[in-house]
Amino acid sequence: MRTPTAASPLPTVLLTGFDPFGGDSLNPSWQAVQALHGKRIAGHRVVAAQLPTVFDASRRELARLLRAHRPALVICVGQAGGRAAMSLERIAINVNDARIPDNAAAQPVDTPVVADGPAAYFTSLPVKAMLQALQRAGIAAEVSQTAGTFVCNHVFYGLMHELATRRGFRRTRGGFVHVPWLPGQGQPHMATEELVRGLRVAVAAALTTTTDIRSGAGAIS
Ligand code: PCA
Repeated sequence: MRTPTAASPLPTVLLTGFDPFGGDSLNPSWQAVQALHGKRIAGHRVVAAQLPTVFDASRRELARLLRAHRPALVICVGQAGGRAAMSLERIAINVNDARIPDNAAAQPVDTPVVADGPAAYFTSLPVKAMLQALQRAGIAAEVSQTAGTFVCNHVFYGLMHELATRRGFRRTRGGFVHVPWLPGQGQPHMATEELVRGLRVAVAAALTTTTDIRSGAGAIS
């Protein structure tokens, strides 16, 4: 259990979303996590923060947020246009391979996220329990086997690497959720309210599940 402080009497859940990228004017991940900022879920307080859709700068900002908030649970959220369901990502790989430039015009091809880092990390979220909770709540959800090779996978890998290698994060659970477009961005889509409800359910399930039917967390070399 984290020690409560005067400023934050409850342990923290950190939710991140991204700024718009690739010509879009909004990003559903930010719309959804922003709506949960300050809310209480299963005895925890949500802190929502935005990451830039930029290689490296996104990881630096996430590392800063981890040190500042010392969260018990971290879920990074990103947009995955073309997907029809909330995707609970199982695995982050040590590859940057951008099909389009990021928001700082960088387009790395086949570079590692972390030089000499392990090939991949499994999520430490209880994804099967979260999936079940989402389906019971009537929200379209799936476990996904790839977060791609753009900034979302980069942040997911960076998150798992920080949690695995930095002191003080041994008990912090973390992972990544991709969300579909919003109405107006393209098909298929999910409404913001549905995404917010889904994230609430997913966070609550993660906080109240101590074991999971999963393939195991940690580094894969
Ligand atoms: N989606 C992108 C990066 C930012 C976002 O919201 C991705 O899937 O990599």
